[in-house]
Amino acid sequence: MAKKKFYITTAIDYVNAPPHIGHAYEKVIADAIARWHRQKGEGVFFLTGTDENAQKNAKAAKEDGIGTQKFVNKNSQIFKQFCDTLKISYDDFIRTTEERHKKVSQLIFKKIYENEEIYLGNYSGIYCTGCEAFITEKELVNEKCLEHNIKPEKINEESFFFKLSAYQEDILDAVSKKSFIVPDNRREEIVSRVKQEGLKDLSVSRLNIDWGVPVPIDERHKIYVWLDALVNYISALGYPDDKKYKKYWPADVHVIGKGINWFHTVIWPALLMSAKIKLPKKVFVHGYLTVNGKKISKSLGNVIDPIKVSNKYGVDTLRYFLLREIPAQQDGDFNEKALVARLNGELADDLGNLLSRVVSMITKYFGGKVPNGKIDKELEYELSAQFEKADKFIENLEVDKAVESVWGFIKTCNRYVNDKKPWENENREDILYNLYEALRCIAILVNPFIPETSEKIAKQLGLNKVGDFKELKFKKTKAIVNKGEVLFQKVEWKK
Ligand code: ME8
Repeated sequence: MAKKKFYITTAIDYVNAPPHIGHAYEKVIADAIARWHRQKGEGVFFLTGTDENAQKNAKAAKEDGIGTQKFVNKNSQIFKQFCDTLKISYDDFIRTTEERHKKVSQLIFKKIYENEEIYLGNYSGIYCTGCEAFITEKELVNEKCLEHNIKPEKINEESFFFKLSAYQEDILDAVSKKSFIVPDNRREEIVSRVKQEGLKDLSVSRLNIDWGVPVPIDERHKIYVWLDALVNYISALGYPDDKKYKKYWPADVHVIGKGINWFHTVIWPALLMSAKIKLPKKVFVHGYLTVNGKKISKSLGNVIDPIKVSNKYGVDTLRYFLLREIPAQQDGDFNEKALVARLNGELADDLGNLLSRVVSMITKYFGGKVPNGKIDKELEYELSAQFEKADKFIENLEVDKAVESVWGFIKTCNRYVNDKKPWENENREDILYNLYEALRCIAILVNPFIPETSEKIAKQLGLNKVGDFKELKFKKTKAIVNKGEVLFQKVEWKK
């Protein structure tokens, strides 16, 4: 039987500044979901990349004193390395300055134009380069954009417009479907905004700017960067003819932050409808990370570099913290003290100690050879119960709760050691056999969240590879354990 396909994407990041902890959160969450589906045996395609044709990139390049193309080349590389450091298992990394992307971006513009849903007009209003969006006076506080704290520019120029207003009813139908926008509060925001404000035609080109993708029918204009950027989700698959496009589109889930919900759930679907392309199945809108309760911002000087955190505490500690601490449906806070508490408790004590105790006892009592015991049905049942719970949570995109369920099983195993006391119990053979099998399954279950640690566990258990979810049952594994280094060193919290 053909494998079930699963296509997951993240937002593509602007490269005007280095990646921050909010970018890390989004990539790690999408990565955990992608890895979980791979462990289920599905044909996963995971896309991420960089959004390079924006005015804000050109502005930052100017400040940096180098040409824009050089600047985006350099910074896109930094984002790619950042993904690699965080063990983001992307299948493709799209850059919107690549030819393969630009030609699809132009093709979509042309298709909609030929459908007579793009027309030439005049735009008069304000544009925020922070949002890369035409905003309204209503969205300003003290004449500044609330989200980016900058004054927008005034624009009065010829522009191409997309007939977004023609899609009012179709978009309302699409966004009203319960499964399309997750979680509910994000769907409700969009539904009421569509109802209250209604959809107005959207300016989709900028005149006389020198950075961006030329409008195919009039090269004096550049394609509006959001139209261009959204197209990455199909250009990376080789729209319209590539077999990858035919296999993976529509996307199963776009993972994005709450600030760009409207672009993904209103503008993107309307563009797709106009170009006669199927809509994505789901948009998962995550909350924002704050730092010690404050919004991340350069002017507050509280931008946290995820690479520094990863170098200091280890990549899996950072991944674990982001996945476990931040509720999927809300905003969450990054603070180092909470990270250290989870490192010392759930990682070092619960997981690290469990492995260390079991491997030591198998070494001491059985010379390292996994004993041949009788399956403890209750423990095996607990494993499948927690796995099923975690799987449902991932299906609902509640990754924090999925992690909690997996740790529920780890805690059960710790209680098992303490209650059964294999060091003084004559049934030690059975007990350590069951704990070995439990740990083999734990390596599989934690793999989507903390992949490096999962491999370290498998290695200490004397296994060549971690295995997938099909192997989540107790069996008769023949192996010799190797006691290795502790999985997580505890850290004393210092401010
Ligand atoms: O919006 N916490 O790029 P971007 C969590 N290029 N997530 C955050 C965040 C925070 N504090 N700040 C930003 C763009 N994000 C566009 C996307 S997609 C076709 C184009 C999220 O670099 C943000 O919501 O500003 C977005 O999902 C992603 O990080 C990239 O943000």
